[in-house]
Amino acid sequence: MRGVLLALEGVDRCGKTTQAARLAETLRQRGHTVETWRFPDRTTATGKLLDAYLSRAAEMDGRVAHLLFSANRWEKADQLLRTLQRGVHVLLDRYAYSGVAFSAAVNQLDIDWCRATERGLPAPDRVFYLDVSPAAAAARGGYGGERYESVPLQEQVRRVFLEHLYDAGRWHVVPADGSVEQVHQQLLPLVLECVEAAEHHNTPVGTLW
Ligand code: FDM
Repeated sequence: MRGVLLALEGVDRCGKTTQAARLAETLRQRGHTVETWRFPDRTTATGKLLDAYLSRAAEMDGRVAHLLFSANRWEKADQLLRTLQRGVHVLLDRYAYSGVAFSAAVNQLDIDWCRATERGLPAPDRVFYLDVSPAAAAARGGYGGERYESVPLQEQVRRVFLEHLYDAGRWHVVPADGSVEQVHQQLLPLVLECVEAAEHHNTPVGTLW
């Protein structure tokens, strides 16, 4: 039986990283094997360029940044598929949806052009969009000064996520204004349902889009 591929998405500071860690912990306690993967992966060659771009140490054309974010996923795609084939469930902390939403909203790139570079990547079985208003997210301890960390930009990003990328068959929009525990309790049954369903139907991993 293959592992399931689950993506957590949302604007900055919506709680994705905390929820991914909490879900991994709960799934492990229930006997599942789980890995959490984060994009961008800032440790690879493309990731180092992206880290410099995000921290404003380097300037880059928006299209170049988009292609690097996309390449940063493509360079891990085979490893991701092999991990799933070993029966490991993978929780993604951001994925191609962030790739399209941020590039289209912030750099005003054509959405179809942004989607095209993601076509063919392993498709998550489910996407959990943690929905907080960018103003509430910013109030959670503030932004750290990276590129894109401003409320008006994040408002535009949220609009692209919900108006252009929302896919009723695959997405759950989870209200995420509550406490860590409240959000975890909303996510957990949805995640368990997906993990348990995979034990009965060994469907192959799909591809975007
Ligand atoms: N981001 C992230 C993109 O612009 N494109 C992408 O493909 C991905 C995965 O990078 F501002 C943006 C989103 C966010 C930043 O921040 C990464 P975190 O805190 O490492 O998630």
